Amino acid sequence: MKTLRLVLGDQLSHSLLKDCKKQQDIILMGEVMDEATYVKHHKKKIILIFSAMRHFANDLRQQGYQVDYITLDDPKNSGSLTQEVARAITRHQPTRLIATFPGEYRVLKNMQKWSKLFNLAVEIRQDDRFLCSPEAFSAWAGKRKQPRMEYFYREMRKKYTILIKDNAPVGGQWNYDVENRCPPKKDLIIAPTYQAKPDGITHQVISLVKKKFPDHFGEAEPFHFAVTRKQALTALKQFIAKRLAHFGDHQDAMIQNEPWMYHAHISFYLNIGLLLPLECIKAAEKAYEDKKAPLNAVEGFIRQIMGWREYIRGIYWLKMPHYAKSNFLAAQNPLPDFYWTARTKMNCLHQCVTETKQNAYAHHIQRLMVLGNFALIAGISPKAVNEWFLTVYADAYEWVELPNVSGMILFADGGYLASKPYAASGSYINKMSNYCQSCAYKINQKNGADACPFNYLYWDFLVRNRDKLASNPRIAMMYRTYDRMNKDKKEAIYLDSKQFLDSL
Ligand code: FAD
Ligand code: DLZ
Ligand code: SF4
Repeated sequence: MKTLRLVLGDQLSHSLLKDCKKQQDIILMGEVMDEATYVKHHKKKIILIFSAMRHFANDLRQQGYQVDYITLDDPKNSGSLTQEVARAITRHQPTRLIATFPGEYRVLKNMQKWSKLFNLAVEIRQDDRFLCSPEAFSAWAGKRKQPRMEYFYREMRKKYTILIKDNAPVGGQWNYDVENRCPPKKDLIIAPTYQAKPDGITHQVISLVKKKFPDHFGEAEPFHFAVTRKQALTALKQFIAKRLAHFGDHQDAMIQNEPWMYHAHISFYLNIGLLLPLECIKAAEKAYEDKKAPLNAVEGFIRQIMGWREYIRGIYWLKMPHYAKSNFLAAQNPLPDFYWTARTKMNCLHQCVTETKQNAYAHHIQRLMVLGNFALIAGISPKAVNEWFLTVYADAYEWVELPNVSGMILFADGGYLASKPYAASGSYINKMSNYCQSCAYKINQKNGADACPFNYLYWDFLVRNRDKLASNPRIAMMYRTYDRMNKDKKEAIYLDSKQFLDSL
């Protein structure tokens, strides 16, 4: 039975091709304009995907597989995934098509039409790189009114026996997050992130992307992402050896001109299949067993992958398609231009956008407490914020981007994913970063032209959304604090916020 095996740009894992027959089956891979432009992805993201696809195809060929690879500049390339599958069916006359469950709902809907469209048997297989299938997540979450990541994570730890001894969590606790909030210190020595040297293939792709996508966000070079599994494994190994031990303590800290901190910088590779989640989890667990990293760091890192990453994906498939339209707080403001240009006097936002343009990366707290927090308290529409986050990060695919944005930062799902909005005034940013020291605004000033805009926007956000949020027990206290403010103070919050938001 001749089979056409479709491999998408984020499915670059040998594990998905286990039963592929070298003599008989054709592996189809294509660089298509539709996927490269459905949002104007950061140039580095397109370079990463195309270069990793080309390396993966070469690797498969070397192993004896038959690969039909369509480059972006192939004159016959139709630019659409469906059309490229159609053309490949005409070329190869397969008796069936095997694809892997994709990372985005819109792609799944297209795939589900293929069998009828091509009059061919089409099998869409589970993506077994994930640790929890959409069905298993649905069975777990379906029983709960409000699922919580923490309980899901405990189930996963038990299921895979990770950091478990004698049926109990190692160290006696499931979660060591309270130990992971050290503010930034000046004299930290941070081991640099992994930097691959671009080879000939990557250089060709860089030229292609600069030529074809000149108006896309971000800088193409310098480009140092891993583009092969071997390089990605080295990146993982370096993180485990050099940064994991400090990952926990400084997980929430932000330092000016230190975009990478002690984070792993592996989401790019995990999300396209160059790394597998369980191998990252096991590498961290081993570092703890070998006494190379403390428990708070190792548990914290494992929780991100085994807990958050899987939980986020579970919510995406459980709640799509209506999740993409959710807007519980009816936020409608447009995205300020500085999210693209970095031109703002607010130093925290200036830093985070500048680093995002350069690296196609920002670490979690920059995304959550600076870029996300501002979008939340400034009432920016979920559609605009989602589009921005999907565009600018090299690790962004809708399955992981959408629940983080609509659920975690914007509270657009009304609290299904997170129990309260992560809204915060400038004092949180001041505590966890040194950004405020170089800012034109004054962090300790609460109102007036020089005051940190986060300080008044925070209260204005609570007031604007009182009817939707006041009954939430986790923020009720903030409303009591607001109610105790005098009339002049309340008026100043309103006027400063109005003036600031109008100026955007
Ligand atoms: P580390 O901090 O070292 O964490 C290790 C790994 O844990 C990451 O590589 C990632 O795979 C996983 N992880 C950690 N937190 C999360 C989370 N909340 N959701 C899913 N996985 C997580 N992550 C993406 O992969 N793609 C996105 O498009 C994306 N968009 C985000 C948008 C917002 C608003 C927020 C708040 C978070 C977003 N995240 C996203 C999650 C997280 O910020 C990134 O996974 C992380 O910054 C990647 O860097 P790292 O590899 O250095 O992660
Ligand atoms: C993100 C992306 C880009 C930029 N280009 C391609 C491509 O040319 N060919 C391809 O197969 N996949 C690409 N991808 C990844 C897809 O967008 C991704 O597979 C879907 O969004 C589902 O997650
Ligand atoms: Fe950001 Fe406010 Fe600090 Fe400036 S003062 S860096 S705007 S939090």
